[in-house]
Parts: sequence; C-alpha cells; structure tokens
Amino acid sequence: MTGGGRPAPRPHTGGRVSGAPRLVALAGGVGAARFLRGLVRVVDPASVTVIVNTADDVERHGLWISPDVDSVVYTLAGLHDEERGWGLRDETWNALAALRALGEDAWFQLGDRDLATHIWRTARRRLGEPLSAITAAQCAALGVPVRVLPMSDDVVTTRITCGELGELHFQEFFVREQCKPAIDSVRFAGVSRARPAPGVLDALAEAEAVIVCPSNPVISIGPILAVPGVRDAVRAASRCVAVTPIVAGEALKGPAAAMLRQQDVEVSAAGVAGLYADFCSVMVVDRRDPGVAAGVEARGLRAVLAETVMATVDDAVALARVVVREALGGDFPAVAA
Ligand code: FO1
Repeated sequence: MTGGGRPAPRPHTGGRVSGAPRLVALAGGVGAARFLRGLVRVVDPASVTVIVNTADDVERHGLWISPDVDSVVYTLAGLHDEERGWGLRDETWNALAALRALGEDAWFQLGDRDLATHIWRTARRRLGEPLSAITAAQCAALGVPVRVLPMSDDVVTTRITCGELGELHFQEFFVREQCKPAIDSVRFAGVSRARPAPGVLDALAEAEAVIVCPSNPVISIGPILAVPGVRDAVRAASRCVAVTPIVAGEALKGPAAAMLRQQDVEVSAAGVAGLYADFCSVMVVDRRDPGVAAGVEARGLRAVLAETVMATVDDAVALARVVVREALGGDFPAVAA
C-alpha cells in the first residue's frame, strides 16, 4: 500500500551528484546520528543532505550549544562517545568542575573538548555568522563529507509545560529534570517566524527521496516540519521513507513515548505513521512488531519489517540498505560493502 492521496513517485532521473541520487534526511540527535553513519556507508555521502533539528539548542554559561547538530557532526566525523550517545569520546570534565567551584549550577554537562566547539560557535554567532555557515565550517574542519543543514538560522526553542514547574526549556526538562515531570503541552517558540536555513527548501525540491530518521517525532522531527514551508516541501518530494523510533511500545532512548501519549497518539510505529501520513509513503517497522504493520497500512503507509535497533555500525548499514532500497529502488550505486 502507498500513501493515500500522494502523487505517484517521479522517475529517479534528474538531480544527481556524481551519478548518485540525492537524498535528504530529517534528523534529531542520537538515533538519527546512528542511522546516518550507516547511510553514508551505503550511498555516496556527497549525495546526502541532513536537515537537523535546532529546537533543542540552548545557551549555557554564555555559550550557544546545538546538541543535535553536534550529535550528527561528531558521529559522522567518528569523534562521538558511543556509550554516552552525545558529546565527544575521550572527554574530560575539568572546566565543568571549575564552573561548579565558582558556584555555577552546572547541570548541563559540557566536556572540555566539547567546550571548544561551543566557544568557537558562540564567537562566530556573535560576529553575525548564521548557524548554517558555522555548521558548514564545522563539517569542513572535521572532515564530514555530507551536507549538514540546521533547519533554520533563526532561533526556535522547544518549551515544555509541566504542571507546577511551569514552562521549561527542553534541556531543563530532558537533562535537569530527567524527563520525570508529567507533560501538559509542548510548543516550538519562534517557529512561526522562522525561515528555513539556506539550502533547506532547495535540497528538498531536488531530492529524489526524503528519509525521516528514527528520531522523536514530536520534539525532533516536529520542529523541522513546523518551520514554515518545510512540511509542504517534504510533501512535494517524490518519495519519503520513515524509520520508526518506537520499538515494542517504547522509545529506545528519550521521552518520545510520554510525548506521544500526551498527544493521544498510539505509542507504536502505527501512531508515528499517523503523524507522517500526509508526506510519507513507507514506514520501516521493527521486526519485533509485526503486529503493528496492519496499523501502519491502515494509516496509508506501506510497512516494511526490519531490524531497527542499531547496536553496531553493521546494524546501521543493514537498516540503511533497507531504507535506501525503499527510497530509490534496488538500483542505487553502493559505495561500500
Ligand atoms: N544529555 C544528557 O542527558 N545530559 C547532559 O548533561 C547533556 C549535555 C550535553 C551537552 C552537549 C550536547 O551536545 C549534548 C548534551 N546532552 C546531554 C544530550 C542532549 O541533551 C540531547 O542530545 C538532545 O538535546 C536530545 O536529542
């Protein structure tokens, strides 16, 4: 079954970089980063544009931090900390300890090496450089071969209202409060005035397929789609394949399950399929959830079963192969075994 009411896929002919069909991935943090390291081993990395959520961005200790951008860039550069899932490998925490000694409430952990990124990014922002240009420079400096675009150069902030605690910044909810408070509502402050970052709409218009990474549909993919013009551009793309972020009724990481429940959305790939039904035609469902496939198809998407838990790079490669096959058909130029 394909997406209800969507135009038939365009033939995969134009818009190629060195013969490779152009792919655009919508990405949040850790889950997306894990998937992308598989994708870049299956297709030519130069043909991939990643549009990253920036509504988790936060200012701490005077520094501008873009956690999802850094998760994607660090992982694609091979510098990430595998176990922690965010930040850099071989990290030390001396600056954080020194900040605490000065009386700072340092609940957001910033490693010494990671701090260099935030100092560098903040200095460039203060000189007026947009986040998209800073991110391009970061990718070039770290040898990341894909194009990484923040969803917007304008500041958008996920704010979560939690009973007596009132409205929290996403990172206050996620890190400081460890996702424990019950959620009343979620909003993306600033999004109605935000413009897509340069290159975002062009990349979507030229894409032969869009991939929605296994990221939180509410607070990672939601803000990207909420930037004016982006959802329509994804809807106009010839093909869109999503990977479920929900396995066996739970998110592998983070508060996606609680957020879906708060929005009265079933905590399953079928519930996520309902959120993506207007622009997506295929949902990759975890092999542990064959019973969910009918619910996905009832929402107008074709369900494809695969292993979606990525414990190793090989797992990410295997999942990326399934996704690329669905996105482009079997006939794509592979770049790695
Ligand atoms: N996550 C945590 O659970 N605790 C932290 O102290 C923390 C610090 C941090 C610093 C820099 C950075 O880039 C990411 C960091 N994260 C931390 C992860 C971050 O909260 C999440 O990656 C996302 O915002 C959710 O996708």
